[in-house]
Amino acid sequence: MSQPETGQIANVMQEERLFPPSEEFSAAARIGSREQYDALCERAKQDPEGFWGELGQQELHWFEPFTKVLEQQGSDFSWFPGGKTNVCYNCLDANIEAGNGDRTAIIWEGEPGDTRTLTYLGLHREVCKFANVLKSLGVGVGDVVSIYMPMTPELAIAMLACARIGAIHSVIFAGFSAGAIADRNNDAKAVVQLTSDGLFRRGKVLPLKETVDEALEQSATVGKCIVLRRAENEVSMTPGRDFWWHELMAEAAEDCPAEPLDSEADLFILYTSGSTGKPKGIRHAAAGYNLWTKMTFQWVFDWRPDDLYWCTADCGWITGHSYIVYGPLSCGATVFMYEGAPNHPAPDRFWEMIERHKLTILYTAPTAIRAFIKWGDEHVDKHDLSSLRLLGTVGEGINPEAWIWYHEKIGNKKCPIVDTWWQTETGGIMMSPLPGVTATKPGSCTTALPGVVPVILDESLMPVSPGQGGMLCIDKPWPGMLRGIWGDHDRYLDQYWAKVPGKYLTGDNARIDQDGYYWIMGRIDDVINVSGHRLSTIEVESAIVSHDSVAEAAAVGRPDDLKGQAIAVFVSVKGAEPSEELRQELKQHVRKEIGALAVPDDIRFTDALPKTRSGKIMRRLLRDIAAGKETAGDTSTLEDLSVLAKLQSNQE
Ligand code: 7RM
Repeated sequence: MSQPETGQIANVMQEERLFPPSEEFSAAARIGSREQYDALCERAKQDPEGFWGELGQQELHWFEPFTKVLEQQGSDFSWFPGGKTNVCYNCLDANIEAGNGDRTAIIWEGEPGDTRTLTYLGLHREVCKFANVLKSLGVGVGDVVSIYMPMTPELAIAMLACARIGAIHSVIFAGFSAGAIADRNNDAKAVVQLTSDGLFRRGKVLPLKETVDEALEQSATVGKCIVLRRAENEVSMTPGRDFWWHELMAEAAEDCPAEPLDSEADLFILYTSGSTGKPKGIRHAAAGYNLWTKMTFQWVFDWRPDDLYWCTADCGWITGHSYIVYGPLSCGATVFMYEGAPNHPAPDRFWEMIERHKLTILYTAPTAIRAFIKWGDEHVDKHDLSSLRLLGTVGEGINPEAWIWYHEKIGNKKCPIVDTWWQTETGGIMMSPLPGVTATKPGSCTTALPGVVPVILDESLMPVSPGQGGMLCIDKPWPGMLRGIWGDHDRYLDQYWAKVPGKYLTGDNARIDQDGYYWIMGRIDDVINVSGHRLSTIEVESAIVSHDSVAEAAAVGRPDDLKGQAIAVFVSVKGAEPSEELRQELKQHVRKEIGALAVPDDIRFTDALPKTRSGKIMRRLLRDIAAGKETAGDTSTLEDLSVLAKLQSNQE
């Protein structure tokens, strides 16, 4: 193990395996050679404004051309100022004009098994009609529309309709509580609420409208509510406030020209929890975000017109915004969209759908992959997954163990895996392998995309040496970057630009290895400091997860008189029973994998780990539990409160 320098983070993970793309994959790829990739990166580095200006010109439709590529004032950035464009136009009209109106835009499958298919022309028609519906309720440029809907085509239609008329959408994941909706509505000053009667989840109906009714009692700015009929459950409709989607649509005209909007017009707000304190509404601007998601979708997924692409995220998260709706549709891609749970009616639902629809690209989260491993290989083995050609991950670091399973079981050892690192704030993917070029290493997001300039700094803001961990920052602006926090610009400046002047602070730690590959080491706040050695959560966790009996693990620091912090690990097991023997075995395992320094003082067995609704482990809560404290701070993003209650009552 290398000795950490001051304020840096020790690297204790050894992962030497290397997986180059097959010659066949590279030969057919959009970017298939190192030279091609290097040339792009070099151009972006030498002349960023020329590079982005050219792409902006080529890839987006302009009602009025931009007069400049980038304008910067302090930590405020404008991309393509002076120009007028429309993101919905770029996603729909532009593809239709290019002769692809009859291409399928969305193949949708509901949890009960019902399906629908929309061509680009069909989607355009629905979007125009719904845009007219919004207009008829008085929604105009700059108004905020709050969306709390199931994963149905109408969710995408609603987002695109907002974009078409210059309204700003705020999508709230349809699992949040009434209080969480109201908080977000009030912060955003939303004027209209979109929802549905209910949605299907594991065979049951979740009554969304009921939750919205409660939320609207505390959402003073919301005057109107449109309700999609989906689950046919009984709902109460408030006259004058509530309208049925299908009734308004029946009367809506089909003609709705896209509004020419400033490049910098807000496209959407998306609330993200932040580790403490109140949720922040991340602002994204039309043109830059559009270009970023379009380019990164092509580069990272090597997208081709005959691909059937599936991103399993919900549109309530940035991944759904960028890689279900805006990125793929602006390319003219065919997107598969699924409403429900991965284990309904059985744990093979994903594989069954991939086989039946012959999907070619799968983009999912490590948390889902770990669940599939726990559920057992028999559910995968039943299905022919040979249509797949590319796999992706997002949301957390992937433990090498899970990576190898994904590679072997799902990819049949032939599909490249793109481990994509990015954030709500970055708008789209920042670091990822290019599948036709990069030899991948399990657990590494490899290298930066063209125009992305990462730097890793220690506490004194000096670049760290290779192998050492430090704060990951981005040195140069990129078109997809956030433009602010809704209603709180000081918080934006403070959080992202104050600590490291002139660079965007990601809040993650990372290290770079001898080959120039990046390894994300987790959130800065999650670092464990044992006797002055700073350890990354993912490295300790990956060592534990590499034991056969472990399904999932979360490592946190807890106060220790002697060492400053001691390591506590929460472990859920697979194919084994929790026991004192297993506990000792796991400690031995870590000693062997990493060394004595990283051996956990506490190992606590648990059925489940507390996660956000998008599947990230909430280590902040585990830290409190490990320290024997009351858990404090916002728990509105927690997926299952009972997991927390159980952990608390299991205190040893
Ligand atoms: C897209 C998304 C962002 C945070 C980010 C990281 C973590 C995301 C990876 C990852 C390691 C990855 N947006 N993260 N992707 N860590 N490897 N490939 O997840 O705003 O919800 O979260 O997620 O900590 O800062 S997000």
